Amino acid sequence: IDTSTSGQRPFYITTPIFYPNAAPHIGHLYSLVTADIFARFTRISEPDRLVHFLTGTDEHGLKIQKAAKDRGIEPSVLCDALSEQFRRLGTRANISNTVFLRTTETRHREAVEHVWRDLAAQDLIYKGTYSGWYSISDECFYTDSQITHPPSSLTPISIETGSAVEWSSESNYKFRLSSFQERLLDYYTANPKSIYPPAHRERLIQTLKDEPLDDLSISRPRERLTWGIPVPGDMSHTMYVWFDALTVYLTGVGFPAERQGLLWPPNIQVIGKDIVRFHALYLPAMLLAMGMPLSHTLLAHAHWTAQQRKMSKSIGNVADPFDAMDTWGVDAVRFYMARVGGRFRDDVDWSPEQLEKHADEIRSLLGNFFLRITSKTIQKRVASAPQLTFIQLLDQSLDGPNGDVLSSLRNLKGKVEQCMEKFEVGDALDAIILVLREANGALTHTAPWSTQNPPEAAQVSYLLSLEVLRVTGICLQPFIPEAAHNLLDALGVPKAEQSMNLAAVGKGSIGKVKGVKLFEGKREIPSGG
Ligand code: ME8
Repeated sequence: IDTSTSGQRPFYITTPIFYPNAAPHIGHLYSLVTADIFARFTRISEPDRLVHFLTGTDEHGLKIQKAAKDRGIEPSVLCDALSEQFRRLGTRANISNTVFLRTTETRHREAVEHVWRDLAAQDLIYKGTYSGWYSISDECFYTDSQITHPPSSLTPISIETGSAVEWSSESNYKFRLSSFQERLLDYYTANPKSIYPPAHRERLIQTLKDEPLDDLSISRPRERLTWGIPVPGDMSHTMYVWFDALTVYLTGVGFPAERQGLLWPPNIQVIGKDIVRFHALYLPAMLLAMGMPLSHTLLAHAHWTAQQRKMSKSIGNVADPFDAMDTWGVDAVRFYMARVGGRFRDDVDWSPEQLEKHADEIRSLLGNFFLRITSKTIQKRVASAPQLTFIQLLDQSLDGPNGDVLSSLRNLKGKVEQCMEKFEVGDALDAIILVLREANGALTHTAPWSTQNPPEAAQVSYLLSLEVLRVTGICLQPFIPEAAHNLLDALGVPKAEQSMNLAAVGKGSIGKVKGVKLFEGKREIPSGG
């Protein structure tokens, strides 16, 4: 990992590291796309910042041990094969991560051992016994209040996940999580931006006020768990997978060698809402113990469901992200995820029909619009009008639909920046779509291809539409990178002029325009020209 920042201010963003116990699904792609949108947005809005973007696979623990055993193979063989699929998912989906880390790598083991020793040296780790309701598939213990015993089930189950639990007792190492209660409460109370959406933070504060935190069991007897990092100095215990996994964010910046590393802490950690507790309590407690700063923001997104149930590898109701991208194209899938999942609050049901609808929307509003405006008919009419630049056009006052488009376009940059600052990806995208919709409407209304209208009017529509495409093209890069790149390229917008500060009306330049197809897959059919 290159952790040198060569003087640039870093921006560190992470996704969860995924369990390679089964093939990746839509939910995993969603976390990747969400993080990628922020990584790409940061690159274009603050081009001099160094974006460090981590993802990877979480390869130890009972879940993997069990999955390998069920298949009759070694855990390492399973992890090699499936980790590769997660890596491929990132590449296929155009995810711009700079690190892909596997927790079976030596550098990670060293980081985890370092953390363990540091906490042990401070007497924050002790040996105790643990009893509770254990779920193998969730890899955690539940308390009495977290389980239920439905008449239809042979065993009690976890209320939250529905997975089977059994009563078990064992000796293991514990981390004094309880001693961090006050500090965690103070921290979350004082930092409104620490968790997004805000409801998660409010709930967490309430929990910290109401319930005493138990110490956290951080090892498993070796008889039960062999696939993991041994506890330093006690080979009869293996580290609990979450202790191991949460440290990955540190490994990702070169810890412990770069202990005061310039890249730490993460600016944004994208996680699913199912793992808030781990990232909002356990990791911060470990960091506080080591005197390290906490992440700026945990962005906890909701879940994709299939027929209203959480998509999950254990239930088997998963949609294949590779299939989806092959069918509709990478950008269409990314667009759909950001548009319907970009508010992060409510679960969303995966729907091929909705995906198709949104794919058609962006193809039509952007791809089709571009083909309409670059059609031969319009080009010819524009050429016959007196030559005018967009800047000269701005001196005239535009009225009617064109005037409306121009005023929305002028507000777009600020609106997108404001939304992204507030983590409102869905709203940012809505604002862009709204401008495109207005511009499409105005184009239809002013009909520049029609010989009924003077060529001067065609000229105005043409220049305005190109500016709409340039500005929205810049803004769309984080969401649909390939189509946006194709568009900016086709408009002759130089690389150096593709950053957000040039998304202001009249600020950037347009070169020689060439008509091209913006989206992979399905054909765009030009109309109205
Ligand atoms: O929890 N909808 O790994 P994981 C949306 N290894 N997002 C989903 C989802 C769904 N249906 N299912 C999964 C783990 N995700 C641990 C994390 S981090 C130090 C260790 C997303 O493979 C969501 O972000 O079970 C979830 O948090 C993540 O995938 C990891 O899922």
